[in-house]
Amino acid sequence: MRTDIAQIVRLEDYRPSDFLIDRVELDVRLHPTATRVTATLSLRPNPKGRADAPLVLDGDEVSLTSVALDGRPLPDSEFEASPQSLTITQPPRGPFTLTIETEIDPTSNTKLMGLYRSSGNYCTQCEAEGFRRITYFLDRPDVMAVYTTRIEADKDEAPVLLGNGNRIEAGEIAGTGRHYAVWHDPHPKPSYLFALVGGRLGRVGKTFRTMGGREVELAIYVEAGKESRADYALDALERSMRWDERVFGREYDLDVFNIVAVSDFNMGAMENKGLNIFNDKYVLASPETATDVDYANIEAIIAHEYFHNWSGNRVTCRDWFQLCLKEGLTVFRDQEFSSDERSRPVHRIAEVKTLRARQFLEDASPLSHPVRPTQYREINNFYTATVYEKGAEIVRMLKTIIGPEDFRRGMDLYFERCDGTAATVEDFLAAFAEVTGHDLSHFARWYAQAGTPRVTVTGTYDPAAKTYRLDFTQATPPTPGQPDKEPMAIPVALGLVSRDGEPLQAASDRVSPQGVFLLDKAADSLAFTGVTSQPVPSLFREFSAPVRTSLDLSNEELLVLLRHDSDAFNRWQATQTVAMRLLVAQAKGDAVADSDLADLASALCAFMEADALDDPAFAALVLALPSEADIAQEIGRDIDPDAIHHARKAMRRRIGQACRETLHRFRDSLAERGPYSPDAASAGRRALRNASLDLLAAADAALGEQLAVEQVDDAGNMTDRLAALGVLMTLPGDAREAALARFEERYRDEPLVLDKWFTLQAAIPEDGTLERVRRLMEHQAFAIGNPNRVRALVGSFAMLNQVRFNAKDGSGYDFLADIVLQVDELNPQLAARLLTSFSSWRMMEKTRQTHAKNALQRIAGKPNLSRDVGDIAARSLE
Ligand code: 0A1
Ligand code: ZN
Repeated sequence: MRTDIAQIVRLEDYRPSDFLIDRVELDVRLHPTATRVTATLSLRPNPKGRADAPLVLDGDEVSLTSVALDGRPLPDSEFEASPQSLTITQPPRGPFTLTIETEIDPTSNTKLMGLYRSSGNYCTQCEAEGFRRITYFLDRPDVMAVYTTRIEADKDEAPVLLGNGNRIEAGEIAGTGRHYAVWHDPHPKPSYLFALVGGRLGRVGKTFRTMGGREVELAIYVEAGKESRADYALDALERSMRWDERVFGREYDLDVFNIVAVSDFNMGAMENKGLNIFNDKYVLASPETATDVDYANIEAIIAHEYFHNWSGNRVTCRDWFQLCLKEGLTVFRDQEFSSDERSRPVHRIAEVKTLRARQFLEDASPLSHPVRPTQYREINNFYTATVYEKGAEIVRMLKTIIGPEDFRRGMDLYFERCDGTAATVEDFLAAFAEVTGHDLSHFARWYAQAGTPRVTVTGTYDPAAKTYRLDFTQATPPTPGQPDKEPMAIPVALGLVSRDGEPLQAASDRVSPQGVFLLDKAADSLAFTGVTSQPVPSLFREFSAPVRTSLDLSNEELLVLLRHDSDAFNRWQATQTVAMRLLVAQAKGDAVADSDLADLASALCAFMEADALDDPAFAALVLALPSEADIAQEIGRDIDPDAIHHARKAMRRRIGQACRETLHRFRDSLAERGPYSPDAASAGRRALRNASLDLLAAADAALGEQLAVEQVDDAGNMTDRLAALGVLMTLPGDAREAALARFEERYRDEPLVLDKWFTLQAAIPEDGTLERVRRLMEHQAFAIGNPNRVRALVGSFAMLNQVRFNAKDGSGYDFLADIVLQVDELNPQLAARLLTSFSSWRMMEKTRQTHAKNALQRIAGKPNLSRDVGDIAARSLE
């Protein structure tokens, strides 16, 4: 699949492997700097491959000790070895075994791919191409084998030894201080799902009885002493397993399910078969150290990795172009789980905020790509918001279009038919086409065409005829490699609302009983009859498609929706739209009528008086204005981040002043009573109370400072403490610095909490922040090799601090470029992710653009860049 010269892998070049591997026996002798791996592979030629082909195994920084074929040591003349590959020039034409001995050094593995060490423990990360850093292999997802793994280690160093599948044997090696365990996974799997762990770890566990009556031992392993902080994750795991049985009919399939939390991890977590490995940030939680958002993330990621057992492991991907097949589907499944466990509308709003902040941003940048890309230079750079989040939106649209019953039937057919195989997006769609009889070829364009469609809608009411017409057009902007776009199949969930807030019953034969109109042409019209008064249309309810919209509704009409729409998502959206219009106008220096600002503020106050306490979590979302990054994206060109910052600040002050009394009342009535509970309702009350503090502080700095300092010191949980500290970040002065120092002292031994402290400071929108960030990089808790630390400090500066990262003198860009180059020497994946914060540089005003371009060119021009960073730099400049 690899064209070596260009180093570009293309979907169209896919061909099956020339060899298959049925069984893998691994013997891994753990040692800090010289781990020895013996792999015995049962190979055979693939009937679908080329006859007479040599056997070419992938490697990456492995060193070969010996190789034997059917037990016979191979002489040098019969193979070629380099750190990147092992080639058997004339392999047998029938089944054979290959025994390969390699040596690797986990301690110097700073890339955190393959076998590495984290806080002295051994762990692995093999997705996407990390297994080849352990031994030579056909490291591609369509080569699926049954694995047996023997792990041996020093007993003191690694009393706990874990592998995939079930443990079948364990024992001591007399007189050596060493011991071993043998793990067997009966389910054939690709190498990227391989894992092992060895270390000193504490454990919490419980027994789970599956719907089929089998007993499964669930366990979570964490740093010793932190066991109680894994209780919430364990509970989330049990709830996820139950939910997947109830909602998708999916049962777990091994005797044990283990999760291990490690502190050095490139991503959130990994779904290795029967042995999930997690970034400890997404496992460990206590009221004193984790916020409500942390609890929600833990629940979602535990569920996500567990759900992969079916969507990803039992049915895996044929090749990495099909990544969305497992990721989009699994994100959809974890979103549905969280919606069922929490509040569906509140969760949907949170999902859409993330989608817009990350995926729409990516889609408008030089890094835009289809949900199923057709080429890549480095696959690690395609674990993107587009593949994950937009991938999930496609599954959701499919369900919206075909309805819940057919969706479930299609999922059942997909799992049944593709179980045990490495599948494609076509296999997925075929299951739904079959159960519904629909032709899904137009819908399939969502996988192939990049860019965010824009849908423009105008409404025309004829009072005499009592008809109402909606005229739709759609267009998708050009993206790299795709100058011309076709119309998409866009489900529009809609309803009509009368001006006095009643739902209007209006007839249209093109709207399904569930209220969905399918827009699949460049332009189309929808006519309603029997419309007794001028309606306000409520479009894209529940955000039924990942598109941008332009509606010809006045602010006044939108505010009718805030008060009266039956769809909670659109009540929130209407307010956001009004606020966004005003913020954009102000940031661009256009005239904004004071009455418009006053109307928005009074609509918000009225809403809060009347409705906020019915659903505080929802109300907190309504009160949160679009972020500076959202506003920048909406403006789209010639961006001046300082103007945006000031516009937003002024609007917050205005709302805080207008609603002062209500906000004060919320502070009192929502005050915490009783012990902390992470449930959604309690979290919602805290969210509204803290949003109130934020607006009060925006209106009155002195009062805000007093209230925030009190709350930082007296809070009974991290959510309230951190929210108050966050408010102080907007209020320069000694009180803030003193509060930061007390917080640091209190949590000096809690790296995950200090990450929050790093993040808050990195986001301070003031002149001195870059110096502060540089200083914090010298802090004893900071470590350039730890992805959580680097993201908390440097990543937050680049992603959250619009004003300072995009400083007009280019200092923010230069700083980030320096760090990217420094990190690239240790951990290319981490460096490449940091670099994506440059993605919207072309939207900036001219001076900033020039600085950003220089910084990017400096990176791109550096010799010996990793493929990860080289790829992002090159595409960002294209
Ligand atoms: N499959 C994981 C994501 C993941 C991808 C690559 C990794 O390597 C560093 C780690 C994790 C998921 O979707 O959760
Ligand atoms: Zn995933």
